[in-house]
Amino acid sequence: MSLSILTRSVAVSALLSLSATLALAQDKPADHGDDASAAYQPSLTTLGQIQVEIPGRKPGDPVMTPSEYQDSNTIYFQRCAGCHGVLRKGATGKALTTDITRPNGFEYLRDFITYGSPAGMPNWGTSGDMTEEQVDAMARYLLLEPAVPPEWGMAEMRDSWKVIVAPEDRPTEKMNDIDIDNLFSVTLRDAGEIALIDGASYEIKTIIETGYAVHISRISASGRYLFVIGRDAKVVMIDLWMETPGPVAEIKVGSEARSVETSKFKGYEDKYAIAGAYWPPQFVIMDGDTLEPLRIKSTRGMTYDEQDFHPEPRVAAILGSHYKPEFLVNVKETGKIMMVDYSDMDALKITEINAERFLHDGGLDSTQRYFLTAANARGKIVVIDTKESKKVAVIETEGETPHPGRGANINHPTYGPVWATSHLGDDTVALIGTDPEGNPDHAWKMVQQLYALGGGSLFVKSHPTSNHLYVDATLNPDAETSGSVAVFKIDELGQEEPEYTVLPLVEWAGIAEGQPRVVQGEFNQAGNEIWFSIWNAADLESAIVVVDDKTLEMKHVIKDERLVTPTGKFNVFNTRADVY
Ligand code: DHE
Repeated sequence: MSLSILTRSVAVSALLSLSATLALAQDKPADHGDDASAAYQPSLTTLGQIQVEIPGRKPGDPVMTPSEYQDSNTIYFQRCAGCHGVLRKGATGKALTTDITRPNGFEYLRDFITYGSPAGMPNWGTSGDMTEEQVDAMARYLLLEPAVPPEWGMAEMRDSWKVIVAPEDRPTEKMNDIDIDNLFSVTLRDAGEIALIDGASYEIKTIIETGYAVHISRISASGRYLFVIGRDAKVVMIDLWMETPGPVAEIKVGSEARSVETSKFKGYEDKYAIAGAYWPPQFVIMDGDTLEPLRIKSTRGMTYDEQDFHPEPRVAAILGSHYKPEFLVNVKETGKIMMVDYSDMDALKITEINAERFLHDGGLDSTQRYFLTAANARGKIVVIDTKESKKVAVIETEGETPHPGRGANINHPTYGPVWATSHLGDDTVALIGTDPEGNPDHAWKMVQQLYALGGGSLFVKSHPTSNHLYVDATLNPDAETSGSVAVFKIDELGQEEPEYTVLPLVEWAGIAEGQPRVVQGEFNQAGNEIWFSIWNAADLESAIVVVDDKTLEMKHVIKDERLVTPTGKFNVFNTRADVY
């Protein structure tokens, strides 16, 4: 295995081809714009499967059969709703409500969908992605009122809620010999499952069925319970103390969701879980033992800046504070962070912070006091002081579309503690000072910009014991680039143009078929090895490559036919203790 040393990569995000996007995941739609960030728009596939009726007809409405309307609705949710909104009122994309589509008329819409536009609308027709009939039906669909998907309130939640093993029937002590704190929960995206893999032996301990297109795992403060959420908004709660860890409760909190978290403040460990939905726009606080839904809160409301009503602001990242009995809830389209005080569930107190629109993901600084979160379509990082419940800064990252995951905390030789994010739209990595006491001049400023492999990066990672900062380039169109990671040496970051090492992980995994992509590094508990997913199409071989953090050499490759589309990995200790 060879390591190559490169200086600044010149391959800044090139165009992402349609085929590259399709290789990512089977249910991912064709890319909408022409770069990696455009390709990373939500696909609301679960909502698209809901059976809908044609809304009340008005004079002059185009004619559509119910099945044409249903098919167009499915296409709309898969390909368009992520940008244009469930109700077509616009999000990062333009509004497509009938007051706008009707004056333009059928021919205009049909041609627009067929040929696209230089402003980013793809040529769905001439590219062959939609047939002539589909385009025709889609143009008629857009002239009709949108079908409003159903709400999902307490009745629906309770109907979907199942306690599989009641708390009194669960073990009173750990019944297995698994080193739980060094266990990894691995998302098997297209299989709708997670794999629990032992951090020392690399053995798959068990595979557990979860929600559709399963997304992330989070772990209760004690480390006993694992919570997994699928895109269909199904939350599965897994007891890691059972002889073979398995589900003890489940619930569906909406029709589309991406985030789940648990209460971590002292005295409230394992007490509550929370899940946020894209549709309906809401979050729900649940009992931490059973997932019983306790409080549902809608996020509909005014945008933070123009203070116009937004009917469907999605819940993006949620974080459990270590400083207060609070959850921090990112409300995407209105640009607000809700700090939800759960100490009195009968009198939920919410501090609503004006942040920035299009909030997405983020994580804590190394002291766990500050939450740094990306408003990715606005190119900014918002910093919240979780101790004072205050916004302390909004920082431009000077890159295109920051996407930190939870970010990476490192101790910079010049600037002290800094937090890092990479970008979807270019090869830059922004380092932000996070130490207002020790390094006040650099706190909440972008102190350095690094240049990594290329655009299309999704995640950065480091560990308190590591001298390395790892940067992936998952969505880069170039196979060699998306199949590698860049590694910076932290003690060399003081140099004028720090070099990075390239680890060709796909090559190391020895996978020849498909265009597997390297995604999301995750350290083991000790911080001496980092695992990367080699994410291939569902019918092709995938793997996990384990890298020795000291030598940057390959330590092990986990291959197993059950490892279908592995993506996120969540080490129990690092996730519950917010070590990253
Ligand atoms: Fe994610 C985190 C939303 C696509 C892998 N993703 C998140 C979070 C949100 C989000 C809001 C933060 C959750 C939190 O912290 O509470 N993700 C979305 C989308 O809307 C998007 C862009 C499109 C969609 O239709 O879902 C999307 N995400 C993906 C993928 O395609 C990825 C790469 C592969 C997969 O498994 O689906 C992916 N997202 C992840 C991972 C995390 C994540 C691994 C957690 C990172 C972490 O370190 O915490």
